Amino acid sequence: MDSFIEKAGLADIQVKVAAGERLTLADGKRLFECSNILAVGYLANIVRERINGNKAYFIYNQHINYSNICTNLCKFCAFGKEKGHDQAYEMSIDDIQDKVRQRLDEPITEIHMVGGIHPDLPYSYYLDALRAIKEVRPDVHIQAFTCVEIQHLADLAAKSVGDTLEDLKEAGLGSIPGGGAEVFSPRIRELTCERKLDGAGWLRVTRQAHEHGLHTNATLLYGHIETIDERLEHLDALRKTQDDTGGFLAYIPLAFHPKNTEMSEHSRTTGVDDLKNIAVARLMLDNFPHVKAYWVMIGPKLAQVALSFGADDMDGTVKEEIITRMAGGESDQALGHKTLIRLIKEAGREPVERDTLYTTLETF
Ligand code: V47
Repeated sequence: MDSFIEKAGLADIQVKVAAGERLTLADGKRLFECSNILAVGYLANIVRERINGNKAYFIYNQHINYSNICTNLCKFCAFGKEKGHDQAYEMSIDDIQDKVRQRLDEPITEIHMVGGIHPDLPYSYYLDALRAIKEVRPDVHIQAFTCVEIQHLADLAAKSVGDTLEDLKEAGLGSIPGGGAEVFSPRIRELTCERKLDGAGWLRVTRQAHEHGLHTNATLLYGHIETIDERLEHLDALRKTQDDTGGFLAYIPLAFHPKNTEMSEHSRTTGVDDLKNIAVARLMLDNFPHVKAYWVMIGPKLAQVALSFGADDMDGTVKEEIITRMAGGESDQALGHKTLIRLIKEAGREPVERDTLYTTLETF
């Protein structure tokens, strides 16, 4: 037993972690409430190294946000705009193709594409967007449309979610990103995003995606009005789903950025809370292969430190991220390949360039 863990009051949790025993929600609460971030991180690092050794993953990816026009207008979001708003935009299929074409000289392996819940783009637009990307870049993996968008597409087409997923797969969809999960708690949804698909709906679409052979990610939007119990209930719902399906690849805690939102009275998250969200998730989500430190939201420097607090993935090169920037995010718009490798190496980890499904492409 490490004495500093004992002093932090986490000795019994260390015993469970060492034995690979599942932590309870009460354990999770004590971890969140523990003021010794090094102790929490140390325990998370045990799990991180057990699952991923010394590897730290990154991907060469491109983000495309096809439209910010949205009917949900969630209070925490600065990206979504009503149709007709002077900042509202919508890319044509040609615009999307141009975005892909502009970066054909870069070794991009993944395109991450999400947008708002648009009131009138037809179902065919979404299928055409996928086909158009594949036409320009046939080998790229498209990770697109949150579970919220997928449910919207199914409603639009008057098809089941399963049939919609099959259409999307046929058009080129490779996997589904983790957005739209926010906080599953009905209380939080009612107060922040009442029009959005509810938590049960998000989990239902996720299960269907897994049944249809699509891997997905999961997120939690933290650092606003959610309680620690609500964070833990969210993690528990993800853990239960993963027990049943095994379809999740990565969990990504998303730090709330308040600027330009209807919740702008909140302060930005602190570094300690950012690290705790990563560390506690790594400890609770014992069945998730990967935990991402998304540098766009917590900054590259803290994401680097997070590699010793439970995270094993720094996401990727990104470029042109809009959702965080609109809400006051100050991180660079892109991190070069070389910078990512340097950040990882200086953290004492082995940089691994991966594809979306975590196949190793190159180590450095
Ligand atoms: O769904 C919206 C969140 C998400 C704000 O799957 C905000 O690998 C912070 O899900 N402050 C989109 N967050 C981003 C996302 C994501 C990003 C990177 C990788 C992956 C992945 C997924 O951003 C939205 C919403 O939950 N969001 N507004 C805000 N003001």
